[in-house]
Amino acid sequence: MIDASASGRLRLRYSPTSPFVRKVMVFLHETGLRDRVDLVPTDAWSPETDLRQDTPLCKVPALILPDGTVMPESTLICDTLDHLHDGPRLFPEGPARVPALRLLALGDGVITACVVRIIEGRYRTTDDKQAWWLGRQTAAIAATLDLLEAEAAALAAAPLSIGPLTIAVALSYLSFRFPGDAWAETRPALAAWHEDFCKRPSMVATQPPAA
Ligand SMILES: N[C@@H](CCC(=O)N[C@@H](CS)C(=O)NCC(=O)O)C(=O)O
Repeated sequence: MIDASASGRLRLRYSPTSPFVRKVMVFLHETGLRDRVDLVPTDAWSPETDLRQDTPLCKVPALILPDGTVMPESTLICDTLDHLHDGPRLFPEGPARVPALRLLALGDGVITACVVRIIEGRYRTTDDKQAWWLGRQTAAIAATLDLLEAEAAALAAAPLSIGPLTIAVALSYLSFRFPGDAWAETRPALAAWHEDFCKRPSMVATQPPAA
């Protein structure tokens, strides 16, 4: 039986530039759990990485529980962590749950589209199929940000949860990897919300190194 609440240190397979890792790191700071976790620097892409010994998916983040169980997937890691602190749940119950999970999915979608753009740009040769595929990622990002711009007042009023947290990490990652997109210029309300969110100590403490 897996008992994540058992006392003992947690270990996180970690990369300072991964947005999925940053989601977990912001979560750790916001829930006061940061001091319980040892970071294990990991380059998931290195041919020499030992990450696959911990997780067959060979992706960061992966959380290693005190009993040795390895939990992959940033959202499931955050959900596991949410049962290890005494503060307000960041995966809320009741009426706040669906809006929070919806924002989580939108934020994860933007992050995934950014990662696809990076990987495709890095490893594929230029051809029409790649342009079509990259265009879909850019369109998904743009449409999601337009939706969030229209909903910026609701976003600003939403309590802290996994939803806004993931949106903030996604927007920061977009700015970090694709500054040329200049997304904030055409979405002033969303940009103002993001700027404000980025002042939180959890966001300040988890900024990636310069690209
Ligand atoms: N859905 C996963 C995605 C994790 C992911 O794609 N991590 C990237 C780094 S940002 C990675 O390790 N990629 C290595 C690979 O895909 O082989 C999550 O939410 O944790």
